[in-house]
Amino acid sequence: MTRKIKIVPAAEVGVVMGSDSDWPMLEETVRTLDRFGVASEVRVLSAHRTPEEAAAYARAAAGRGLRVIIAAAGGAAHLAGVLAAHTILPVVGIPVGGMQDGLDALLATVQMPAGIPVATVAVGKAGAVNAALLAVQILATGGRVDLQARLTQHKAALRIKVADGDARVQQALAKLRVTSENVKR
Ligand code: C2R
Repeated sequence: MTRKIKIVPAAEVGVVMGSDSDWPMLEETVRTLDRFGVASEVRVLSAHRTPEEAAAYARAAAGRGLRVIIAAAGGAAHLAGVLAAHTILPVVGIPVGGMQDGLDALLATVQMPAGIPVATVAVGKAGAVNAALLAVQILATGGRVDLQARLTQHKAALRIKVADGDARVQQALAKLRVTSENVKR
């Protein structure tokens, strides 16, 4: 009997979150990476609750073949900054919700001192998707023609989506004007 062995590609992107309560948001990130065919690994690690493990993860990341780290945390969101302190890999930070619609997490993630950048994306779902897209773009600059082609397709799909939306609004507008004309008469 021959057994089929499934070869799992080595992760290029490490997706790290401060708590499993962040997972519903991070699903969007992983879904987007999967859509682009980028292999990722997912971990829950906390700069506050598991500082040693978080630092060890960041220190080992480049040596294990990771190319980008995406880090998401809410509230006093120090995770992305602490991971960035321990690695030379680019770190993309996603502020998850917290006080005032995540303003606390946004500031904690984005306001890094000079020398340790964290590429901070928007709070919430847009940020979760954009963090993955940024990681894909970083990987694509390394001569990955497959990813460059997928990113071009992605932009084309956005153009179609906006054109469809414009057509829908033009139709709605025409209908509205006809109705207003009828009311005037
Ligand atoms: P719990 O739901 O586990 O109480 O976590 C997490 O990212 C989460 O959004 C509440 C929030 O605390 C955040 N957290 C951080 C860090 N570790 C956990 N901001 C960190 O290391 O920065």
